[in-house]
Amino acid sequence: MPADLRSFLEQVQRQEPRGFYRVSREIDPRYEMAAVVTQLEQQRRVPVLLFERVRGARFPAVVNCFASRERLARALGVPAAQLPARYQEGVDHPIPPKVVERGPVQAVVEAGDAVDLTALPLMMYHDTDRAPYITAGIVFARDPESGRCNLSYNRLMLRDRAHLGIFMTVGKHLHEIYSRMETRGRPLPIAIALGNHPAWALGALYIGPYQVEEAGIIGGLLGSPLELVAGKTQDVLAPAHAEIVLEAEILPHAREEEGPFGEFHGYATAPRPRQVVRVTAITHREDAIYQDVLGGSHREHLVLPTIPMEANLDRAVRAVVPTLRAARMAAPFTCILSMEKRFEGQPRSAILAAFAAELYLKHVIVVDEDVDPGNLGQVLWAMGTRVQAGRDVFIIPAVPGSNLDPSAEREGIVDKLGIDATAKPSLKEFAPRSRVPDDVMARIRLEDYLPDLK
Ligand SMILES: Cc1cc2nc3c(=O)[nH]c(=O)nc-3n(C[C@H](O)[C@H](O)[C@H](O)COP(=O)(O)O)c2cc1C
Ligand SMILES: [Mn+2]
Repeated sequence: MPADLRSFLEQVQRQEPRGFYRVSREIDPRYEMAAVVTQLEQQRRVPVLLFERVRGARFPAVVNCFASRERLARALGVPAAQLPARYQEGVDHPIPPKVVERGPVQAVVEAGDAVDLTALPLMMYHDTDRAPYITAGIVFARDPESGRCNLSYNRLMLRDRAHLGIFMTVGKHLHEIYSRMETRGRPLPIAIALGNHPAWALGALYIGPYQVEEAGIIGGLLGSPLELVAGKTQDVLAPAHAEIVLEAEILPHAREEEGPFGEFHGYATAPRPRQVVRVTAITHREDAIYQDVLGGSHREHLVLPTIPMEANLDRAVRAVVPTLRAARMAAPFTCILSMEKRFEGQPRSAILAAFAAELYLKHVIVVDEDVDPGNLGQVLWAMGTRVQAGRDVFIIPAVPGSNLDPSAEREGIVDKLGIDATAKPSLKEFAPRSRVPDDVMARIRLEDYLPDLK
């Protein structure tokens, strides 16, 4: 059996105690599912939740599939610590997809007037959202010149039974493909895959050159080719083993207001005139499961994309600084690099390489190898004790960045900040760190001195 959402859900149930729950009580997709997830997050829990009865919808809905690094790592067959290396291995050894004749995702085909997006359990998450959204769809689109297939996640706003609004970041690949078609006055055919295996999600989120096909990386992550079927109403390819596929086209020269929508950084983004998607068919399994990634700053939306981002940053920075230890996305638009500095100025090279590799990146902080980049207390300690602002902070003004950054004065144009929080001129020559002597730490046992300690 090929890896798909179902095989993954079975794996979670087998391998992760307290990692999977069915909700049999009926629930409203307007805010109620988001409230359940939020309350669990407040308890620092992110189990997979399968909502069996969603009010007004024909399908059950599953959320939180990709909400923890451990769960994603397990789906790729490795412990969490090896996830970045496993990801890079998949990127380095792609396996091209295989087109097959038929797949379970086309067991039912609803085309033309039968298309009804409102029958899907589309959720509303936040008080600021304009309409129900699809956030967990992988958009498959082919470049009209090369024929290469691009994959990306794009939020989709429900407009009516057959139309969606779409948000495509300028500078990302789907927007480029769309622009090439729009120049010819033609719609861009797309397939939107819903109900995806973690390897599909992580592969789709690969960040790299335009020419690299994400579907091949998915193959590399799975160790076998991703199986694709041809669309019934559009010249598109989509995963044969997805749960639901929306066949559609992004219309040329059409813009309608999309948003506001509460984004991953925790703010509602302003409404803007954006492209319109016309859905020409919904194909699905007999007993399809709808999958959702909660919009906004919920765990799943924060965890999932950082893994490919960190892999990309790791590769780009390591190319100039081979002694990089780790790259961590610590907050929206913010990255921390830890490295063994070999010579002065090297952190600045690392910062420039990181900015060149990741459009969204706005702030980069570099720390020495004795600081854990995953521990923000330690990072702030390094900034507090190793930085002189006049010497170690630099700003590159007015550079393209995320068009979701609410602090930007002009949309999509941001100032980029680098902070070299390494010890100068080197860690070895810096003020020594004070430590209780190692031999004494090893010798002293708390219970000998504090037998009553609870
Ligand atoms: C849940 C989720 C939702 C996303 N929504 C959008 C979106 O609405 N628009 C967008 O441009 N990128 C969105 N992204 C990010 C892109 O999918 C990501 O940058 C992708 O790598 C772009 O593909 P490309 O490199 O082929 O352009 C989202 C990512 C995730 C994980
Ligand atoms: Mn791409």
